[in-house]
Amino acid sequence: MVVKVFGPIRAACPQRVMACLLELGVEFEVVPVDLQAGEQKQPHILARQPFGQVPAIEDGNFKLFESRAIVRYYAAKYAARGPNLLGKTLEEKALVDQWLEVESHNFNDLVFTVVLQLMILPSMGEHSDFALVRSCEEKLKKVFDVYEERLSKSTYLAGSYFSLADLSHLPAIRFLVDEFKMGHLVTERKNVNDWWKDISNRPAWKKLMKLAQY
Ligand SMILES: N[C@@H](CCC(=O)N[C@@H](CS)C(=O)NCC(=O)O)C(=O)O
Repeated sequence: MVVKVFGPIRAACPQRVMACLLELGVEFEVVPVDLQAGEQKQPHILARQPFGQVPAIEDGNFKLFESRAIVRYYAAKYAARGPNLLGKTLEEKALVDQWLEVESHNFNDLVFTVVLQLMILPSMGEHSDFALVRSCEEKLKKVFDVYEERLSKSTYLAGSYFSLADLSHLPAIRFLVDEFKMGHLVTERKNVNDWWKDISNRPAWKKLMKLAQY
């Protein structure tokens, strides 16, 4: 049964799911959702994601929403066949969870605000709040400083292996680097830069970038 992923291939949260499925070698089909047209607020998507957002998945009779819950589910389901994305021991798993929480609560919200201000609002004919963008950029510098320190001691965020904690950062960092010319946040930090080059060169991510036709 091919997994259905609801969401445009160019949106960051669906990309988190697709990157994970590609890492694990799970076949999937993208069911496009037109965010510009507000399709995510239509009943057929609300039935899958009651907050009117993407992604959601359908896997046989099983349905799930929330990108990080979805990647945790597939990493556990296919733990035996793909890379060790979740950690093996209790402590490894706890460290993956810790950095996934950091990604979700300390990092992602700042990038999402930048995406809203520099991409979504202008596409709706509304003005961007550049002071807010600058403030997010300042806060992101502090987050990347924490990453720089962590990555000076550890090849990946949760330890010596690529995990969901790293994977989960890929879509948002791509937005910063490729869409918003904020690549200096990465390149000014040696360890963050080495880490970004490593994780963004993984075959699964490169394949997704090709599928998304960037
Ligand atoms: N916590 C949710 C966030 C989902 C989310 O913010 N999705 C964005 C795309 S990346 C979206 O649907 N935006 C359209 C909207 O909110 O109306 C998840 O990770 O799945």
